[in-house]
Amino acid sequence: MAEYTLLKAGPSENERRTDVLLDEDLKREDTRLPKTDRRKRIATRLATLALLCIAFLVSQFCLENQGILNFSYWSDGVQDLENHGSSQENSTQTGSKYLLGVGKADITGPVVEINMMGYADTKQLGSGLRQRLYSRAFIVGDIHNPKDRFIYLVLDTQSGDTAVRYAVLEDLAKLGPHYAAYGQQNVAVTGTHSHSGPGAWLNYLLPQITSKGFDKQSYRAIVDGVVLSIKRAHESLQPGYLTAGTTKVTGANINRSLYAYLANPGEERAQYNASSEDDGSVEKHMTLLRFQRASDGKSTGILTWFPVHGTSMLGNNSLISGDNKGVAATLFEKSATGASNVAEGFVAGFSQASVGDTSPNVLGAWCEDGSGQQCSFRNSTCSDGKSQHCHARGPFFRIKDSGASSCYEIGKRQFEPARDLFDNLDKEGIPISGSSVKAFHTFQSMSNFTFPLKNGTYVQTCPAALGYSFAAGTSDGPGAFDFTQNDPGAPSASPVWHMVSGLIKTPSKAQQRCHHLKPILLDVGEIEIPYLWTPNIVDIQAFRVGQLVIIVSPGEATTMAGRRWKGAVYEGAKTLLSSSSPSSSENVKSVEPIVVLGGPANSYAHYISTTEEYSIQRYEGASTLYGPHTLDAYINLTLSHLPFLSPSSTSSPPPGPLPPNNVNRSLSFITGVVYDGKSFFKAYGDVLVDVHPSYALGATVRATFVGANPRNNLRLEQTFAAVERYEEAKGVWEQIRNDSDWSLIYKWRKTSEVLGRSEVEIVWETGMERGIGEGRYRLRYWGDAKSVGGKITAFEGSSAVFVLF
Ligand SMILES: *[C@@H]1O[C@H](CO)[C@@H](O)[C@H](O)[C@H]1NC(C)=O
Ligand SMILES: *[C@@H]1O[C@H](CO)[C@@H](O)[C@H](O)[C@H]1NC(C)=O
Ligand SMILES: *[C@@H]1O[C@H](CO)[C@@H](O)[C@H](O)[C@H]1NC(C)=O
Ligand SMILES: *[C@@H]1O[C@H](CO)[C@@H](O)[C@H](O)[C@H]1NC(C)=O
Ligand SMILES: *[C@@H]1O[C@H](CO)[C@@H](O)[C@H](O)[C@H]1NC(C)=O
Ligand SMILES: *[C@@H]1O[C@H](CO)[C@@H](O)[C@H](O)[C@H]1NC(C)=O
Ligand SMILES: *[C@@H]1O[C@H](CO)[C@@H](O)[C@H](O)[C@H]1NC(C)=O
Ligand SMILES: *[C@@H]1O[C@H](CO)[C@@H](O)[C@H](O)[C@H]1NC(C)=O
Ligand SMILES: *[C@@H]1O[C@H](CO)[C@@H](O)[C@H](O)[C@H]1NC(C)=O
Ligand SMILES: *[C@@H]1O[C@H](CO)[C@@H](O)[C@H](O)[C@H]1NC(C)=O
Ligand SMILES: CC(=O)N[C@H]1CO[C@H](CO)[C@@H](O)[C@@H]1O
Repeated sequence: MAEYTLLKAGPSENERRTDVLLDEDLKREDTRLPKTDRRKRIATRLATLALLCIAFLVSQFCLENQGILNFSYWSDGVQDLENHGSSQENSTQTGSKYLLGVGKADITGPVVEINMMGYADTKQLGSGLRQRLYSRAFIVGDIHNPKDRFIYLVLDTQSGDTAVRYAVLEDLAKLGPHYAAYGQQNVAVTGTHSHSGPGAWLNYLLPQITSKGFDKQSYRAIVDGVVLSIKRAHESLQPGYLTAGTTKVTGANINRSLYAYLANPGEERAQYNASSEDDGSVEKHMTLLRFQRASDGKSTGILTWFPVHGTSMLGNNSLISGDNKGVAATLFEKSATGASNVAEGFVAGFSQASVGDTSPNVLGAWCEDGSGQQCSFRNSTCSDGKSQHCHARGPFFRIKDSGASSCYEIGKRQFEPARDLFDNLDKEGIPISGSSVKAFHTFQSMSNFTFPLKNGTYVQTCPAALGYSFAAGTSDGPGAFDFTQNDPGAPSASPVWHMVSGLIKTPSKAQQRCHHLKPILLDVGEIEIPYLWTPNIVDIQAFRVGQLVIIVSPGEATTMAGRRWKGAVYEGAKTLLSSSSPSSSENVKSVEPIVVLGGPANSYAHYISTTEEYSIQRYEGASTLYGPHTLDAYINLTLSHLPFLSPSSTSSPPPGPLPPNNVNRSLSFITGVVYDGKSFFKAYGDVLVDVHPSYALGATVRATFVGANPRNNLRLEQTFAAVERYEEAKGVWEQIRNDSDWSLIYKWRKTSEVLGRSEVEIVWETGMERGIGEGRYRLRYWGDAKSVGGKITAFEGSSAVFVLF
């Protein structure tokens, strides 16, 4: 513990020296610098290296390969010095040193006129922005062998995606030799499963149907933001420590498919059935991983895993946001700003976990048909026998704000326990130790994967197919994909449905047998016209740092499915860890594995339920793509590849069959912005309806401006809206709220289709604010207008000054 305190108090001499070296090495090939600067820098670096080499009497090994530092040697040396005078057990208490980096970047795509991703409702189009979306990147590297790394990305999106991942890897490859360590094996693109972001960026046809196809702008916003977040994380790489902890989160999630869950064996359920509030039907534990830099002991970020659907914002919401995980992440980041134990640029990732059968609508599912009844337990229908009136309720369901108040609350209910845990982590945390950082990835076709169950019986997976209950949706969003329960044959709302409805295939007898107990509605895995509808090839991936193993899941595992998967990996990892102490410095003999599951990642492979849940064929079972043995197949594949996470492993699995990249062949019926227009007597940004002269704190402040289509310029890393406060002492206006704030809303509406006219309303909900003082304020608006000729011109607007009291 003493070492730990020392570490917190400040960097030791050795640590500081290592940092200089690492830092210099990482920036080694900064080719953007002019030649003379580069020479100067190289000279300085060489001088520094030489001095340190002499100081540590390791000059014979210090430089090799024309000046490239041998990390392995150097780090070993540091570790030895650190451990000098104390027993090996102490290093388990402080954890091992890793190369750590965090970064965050804006991925907010088009916030209007594009179908929102998640509820699969063609009518749900964006009309503005509640909170910007981000990619948060976390890099972990082995300090002994810095080529051993992984990048875990948390995107405020519905899921990861094949086309997005392809482009991210391509763009990383273009960034030069420094980024050569990142590739297919070690990059995980996970989504928070928010249902409140723009859609039209996914690789396969099915989600494109409701979004009227693919939108390059929506797609590029994500890809570019992800790459920028990785660059920022990479540039911040430095030695540090990881500490894990777990806490219980109450009131932030509820089971969504109890009837199916109860089909799992009683003795299995009993293991998790602690009380009536925590009966195991949904996972209540959150795992948190703290990133802490060695130089001064400050935390640079956290990564958490907790399962809850991103469906707090309801299907009638049209404002873009990161849903409850986005709220939790920004609350954490804002709470950490300026704290003495936290570094500048602190990043909080709230990653999704075994999300399949969870809901944030914690008051349960009710029939909004005046009956006052709960929806049917078996099939979530109401008295009319249909699911349309069944709606799950969030904590503030009575407030008719499309779920915004409930969303904020569920975000807060994740943030608060995470923050408590973070504050107590020095006492309650488990240091991550063991020098190994490993990753594997392979593509696997699930069309017909044959493997043995535990009892030796061989079973197989099947080409993807969706069952009838898929079309019924869930109580979080009933009636998906234009289908109604009694009218499955006549989808008519989307032009893409029109085009492809003739192509829907009647499943073969073999396919029906393979999916048995699932009546097939959409035989998606056997239709390749115009291109595949859902993935048949999935990403099998896992990461390991010390005793922590991260399963990267392409689908939404249900609560019990996630437990079985993690349980199997835990057993496998125990063997791995105990067999993986080749040297005494490995020092992991007494360390229990910690296993987490993150996803939906890399692609969107719908759901992963247990075989028992599958047999019930509620939404989650009907959406389990590859048949009743889908989960067991994933478990087999993860376990089969687990040896690649062993410290002695120097190889990677074969890449497997590449999934198709549909980015350039995707259909699109989405039209771009034609032009913007305005009244002859007005300018863009002019105020149409101004603020009042004064408001009591708690009121909602609004102003309306002559607007233009925000698709002309996404203003990534910038803002559409802001609140400014007049700082009397300095005599300047300072921005206090912007697009990253939940309380400030940007709303856009078209007022004339023919003339291209539109209005923008900026709304500030001061009722949500804490710690906002009295003073003089104004609302700001930034936009970009497109002329008939196609020229895009930026403009800005400002409301009158108002007083808040
Ligand atoms: C780096 O140094 C270590 C320890 O001396 C040695 O085992 C290793 O082979 C060296 N690496 C290279 C690439 O030379
Ligand atoms: C599970 O769902 C039922 C409603 O179907 C609800 O009464 C119960 O409280 C839920 N339990 C948990 C732990 O979410
Ligand atoms: C939990 O245990 C109680 C008491 O045995 C039982 O009534 C209940 O059905 C169990 N819940 C689940 C979800 O298994
Ligand atoms: C739903 O379940 C109820 C019983 O809980 C049953 O009466 C009804 O027929 C079922 N509806 C459908 C569409 O399966
Ligand atoms: C949105 O949908 C919910 C659930 O059906 C409903 O209660 C609410 O009135 C709707 N409208 C708004 C603005 O929230
Ligand atoms: C699936 O694979 C098994 C074994 O590899 C083979 O016997 C079977 O014919 C295949 N089924 C299909 C539908 O391709
Ligand atoms: C997974 O299935 C393969 C056959 O496809 C089998 O050879 C292997 O032993 C299985 N692995 C595990 C860990 O069960
Ligand atoms: C193995 O388990 C499966 C699924 O539970 C079952 O269908 C099969 O009959 C079992 N095989 C044997 C040999 O018990
Ligand atoms: C798609 O088209 C772009 C631009 O022409 C090109 O750079 C990219 O490589 C193409 N991608 C694929 C997968 O064909
Ligand atoms: C928005 O405000 C946050 C502080 O809450 C700040 O960190 C960020 O840089 C601002 N964004 C822009 C684009 O000014
Ligand atoms: C500094 C410190 O914490 N030292 C401890 C290292 O571990 C040994 C044995 O476990 C303890 O006795 C020391 O107090």
